[in-house]
Amino acid sequence: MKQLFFAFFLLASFRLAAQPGTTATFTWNFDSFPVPVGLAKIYRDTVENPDCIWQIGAPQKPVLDSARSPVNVIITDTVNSYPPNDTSSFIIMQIVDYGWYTPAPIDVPPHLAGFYYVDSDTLTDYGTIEISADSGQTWINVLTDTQYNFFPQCGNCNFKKPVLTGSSGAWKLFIISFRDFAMNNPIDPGDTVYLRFRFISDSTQTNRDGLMYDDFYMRDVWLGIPDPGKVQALTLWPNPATDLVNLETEPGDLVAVYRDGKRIVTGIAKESTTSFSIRTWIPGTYLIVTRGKNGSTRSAQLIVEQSK
Ligand SMILES: [Ca+2]
Ligand SMILES: [Ca+2]
Repeated sequence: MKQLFFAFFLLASFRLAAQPGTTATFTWNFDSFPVPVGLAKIYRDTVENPDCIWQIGAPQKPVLDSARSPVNVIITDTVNSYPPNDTSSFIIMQIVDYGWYTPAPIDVPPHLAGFYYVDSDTLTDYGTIEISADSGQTWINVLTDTQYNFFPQCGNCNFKKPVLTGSSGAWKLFIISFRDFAMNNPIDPGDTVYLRFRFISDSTQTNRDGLMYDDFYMRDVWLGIPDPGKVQALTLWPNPATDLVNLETEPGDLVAVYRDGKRIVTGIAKESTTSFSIRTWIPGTYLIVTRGKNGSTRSAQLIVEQSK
């Protein structure tokens, strides 16, 4: 039975409400298996532990007995209690197609939300949630970290730190902010972020159910249209243009092009001058926005004319 389940373990995300210009979201309810769109993958870490106990399926244990969204969850074994001396992980590998715009508002940052239900020996057996921006070379435990503010407090903030040990007694919500993390680890469009969910047990076997998750939700936030009064002028030429346009950039700058308030092109500058063809663009007025690694934003209007 286990083997059969894992044959289907490679899942794809699907987007619920991608809004052009600012955000992209995805959810996992572990029930729908939509056509892959390449945004994210989830997999058991069998390098760390060949007998990784995480499974996707319907929970059938004394305490962990039902999904939040029927019928499946991701759980430390759908049937058996977790074994002693075990460390098992699953990893979400997400390609952040909109990037994580670091000066995002504190109450609307890039974030991960989800629901958990735990039944374990208090403190001695527990879950962790870690993040890596360097393909898994270094991990930061968001539950114990003191460097980045993963659970900021503010008037409109609703971030919730999960307690992944003991008895939660019910499904509980957690919400993690990636705003401060992204300020120190720039996540540009196309970068991949790894999230690792671990469960660790000590040597005492007490036949508890373990940990399960359901209904993950993640949101990217990218560079929106800036307030014209707060940005510097971007140098571009020629303007009006019919063929090629040149932008003054820094290598690594994010570049976005808007028309009628919608972002139509994004990219990352490789040189100190970025050139691109506008030959196929509809004549009209476009807004070009760049953001540097230090967060500085520049913008300019570009008028595209019909080529003669
Ligand atoms: Ca579900
Ligand atoms: Ca134990």
